[in-house]
Amino acid sequence: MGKKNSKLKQETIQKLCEETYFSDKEIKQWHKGFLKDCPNGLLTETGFIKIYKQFFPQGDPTKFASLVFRVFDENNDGAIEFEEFIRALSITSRGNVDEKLLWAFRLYDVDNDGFITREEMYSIVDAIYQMVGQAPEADDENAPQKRVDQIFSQMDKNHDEKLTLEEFKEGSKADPRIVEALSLGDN
Ligand SMILES: [Ca+2]
Ligand SMILES: [Ca+2]
Ligand SMILES: [Ca+2]
Repeated sequence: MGKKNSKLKQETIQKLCEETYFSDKEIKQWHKGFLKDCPNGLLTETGFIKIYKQFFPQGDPTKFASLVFRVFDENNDGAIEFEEFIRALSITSRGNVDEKLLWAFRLYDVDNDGFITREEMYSIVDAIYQMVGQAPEADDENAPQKRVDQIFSQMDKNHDEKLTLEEFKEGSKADPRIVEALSLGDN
């Protein structure tokens, strides 16, 4: 099975040890598990969604998983390679606050233009509610649109209707709930 990817080269392990917070032993272990789920060494979007579905059986994590998938898939080739997987896992599980916030920014900045718009933020908030299967009513203070308006009024310091990485970092440090949502990526 998957000759090309079935064994990690020593130099790859070395590199990943430097790039991540994992030891070489942990990396080998994760790799074994990764190959069990993806024998050819590639995690597709469909496979990724399937994993999320195991963890969120009450909701529909399809949208959220797709949004997270594009952050994992650094080289944008439609599949998550082991190296991409382990780098993302390292940040979401062991990264420091700044690393996590940069990762979260990339998640929220759906079109990758360096700014988070209201629509993009709404998309993520809505996807999280769909995933956990408890969408609040529109008049509830936690309704997605209200959440987004609230976050924007806190974070968008210069009122230009978009968030820069700087505004996002500042605002997230003041409202840890945004970062908490991230830990959903841990599994
Ligand atoms: Ca990729
Ligand atoms: Ca954007
Ligand atoms: Ca702004």
